[in-house]
Amino acid sequence: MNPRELVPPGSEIAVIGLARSGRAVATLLKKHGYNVYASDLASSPETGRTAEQLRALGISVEIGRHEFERIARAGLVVTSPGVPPSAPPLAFAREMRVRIASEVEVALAFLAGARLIAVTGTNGKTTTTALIAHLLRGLDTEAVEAGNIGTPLSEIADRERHPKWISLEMSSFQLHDTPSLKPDVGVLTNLSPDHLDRYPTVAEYYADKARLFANANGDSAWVVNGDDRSVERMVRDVAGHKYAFSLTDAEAPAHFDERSNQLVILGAPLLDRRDLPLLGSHNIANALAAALAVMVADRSHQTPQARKGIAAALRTFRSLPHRLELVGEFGGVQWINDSKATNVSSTAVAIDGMERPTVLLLGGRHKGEAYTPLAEGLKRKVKRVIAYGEAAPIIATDLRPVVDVVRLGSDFDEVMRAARAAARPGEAVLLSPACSSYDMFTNYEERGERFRALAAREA
Ligand code: UMA
Repeated sequence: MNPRELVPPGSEIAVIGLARSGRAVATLLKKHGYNVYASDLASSPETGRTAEQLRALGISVEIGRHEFERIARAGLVVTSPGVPPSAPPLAFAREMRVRIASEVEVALAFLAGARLIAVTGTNGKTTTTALIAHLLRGLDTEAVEAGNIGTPLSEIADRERHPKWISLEMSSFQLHDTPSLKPDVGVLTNLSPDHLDRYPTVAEYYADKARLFANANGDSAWVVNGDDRSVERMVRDVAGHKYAFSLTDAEAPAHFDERSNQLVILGAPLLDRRDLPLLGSHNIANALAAALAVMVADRSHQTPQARKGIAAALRTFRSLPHRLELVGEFGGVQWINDSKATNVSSTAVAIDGMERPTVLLLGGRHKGEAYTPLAEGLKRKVKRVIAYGEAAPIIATDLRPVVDVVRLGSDFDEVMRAARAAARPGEAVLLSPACSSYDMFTNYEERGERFRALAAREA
């Protein structure tokens, strides 16, 4: 989409939602001379502050409601990822045949010159996105990470100078209304059920993920998980070059060779596993995907010199907050914050990576998935589950047959006290909740920060 073609001259753009994405895209559009009407249903102190900032730029802002008549007159509706397609303002816009675009779709129109590596998948996409940007910077190339990882793409588009490379994390929510996305390289980390509180079926969730490939042609490059059947099915008929990464298949362009303990990329060893400072085998997969994506993105990234730069950057990467983050060891007990694990498959990966007997904190807002797929891992690694929050009764029913489950309410201080009482020196406490945080916290970051603070305080 060319920025000049966003809307017919004189018509207004309606921005729905004023959290990070809405604020950034409204600002971007206004600076480029568009008439913007921005609204958010929530009238919180935060939206109030955003409203003030946007009004100061000359944007027409409304909080606490959306004016449907004005939305119907708009030339374009721009939505945020957290607004479901079924939300009344979007349903109304569709009914009135007003075009709907995501915040990312609009930002892309202003970023025509930048090179793009787009990452999606159920788990590992944030770490892979951060790794890709870190590796590109390790090659002395200007690169930023953006999208679902936290910085809206519109914020990057609004910068005076655009970076050469953008590593863009795309959630299924963002892919839904981003028809122009055509990355230089697209990465699909893995697929498993998630977000069943928003999608009626897993198939509909996967269909949004598949939008990564919407503009595939013979020249496209895709980096895909060779160990994941659902991924294989999704990409089978997609046009372009497909490069697989695998933890087991020595034929894959990027694979882990268990015998030599090496990460092998495009025919040659790149790095010893011990030099990758990340917990868990899923992080080997993330590192393989990231290194492969960077190498296939540009031939100049495949020279011996570039390979050295990529290996050196892998050695200096640090795990992201809230993702299997070792908060500390207090009284011989490791406290590990994996608050970002908001679905069952992500928690299964965390349990699998545990090397000590573990007390697992599981709970929050239930998202529709059964907890029974955790059973095997729990039997091997977990001595007690502390089930808390709205999901506690369902967790207890699902898991009591296989593991000791203590059921608590929604007081997180009490949850942490129970964890401390249960863990012995040489063991670990893992917060990997498999649920969203919204019943008790503003978001998963707040939940993880609370865990971090209480773990240190209770020491
Ligand atoms: N709203 C309305 N009307 C409605 C419904 C909602 O006005 O009918 C408003 C809400 O009050 C809210 C806004 O719309 O103010 C929606 O904001 P948002 O939830 O999209 O929040 P942002 O701060 O813009 O964050 C979004 C992503 N959030 C979600 O996908 C839920 C962030 O991903 C992302 O980092 C950010 O854009 C920048 O790109 C977070 C996330 O949880 C981390 N992602 C999910 C995940 O990783 O599982 C997909």
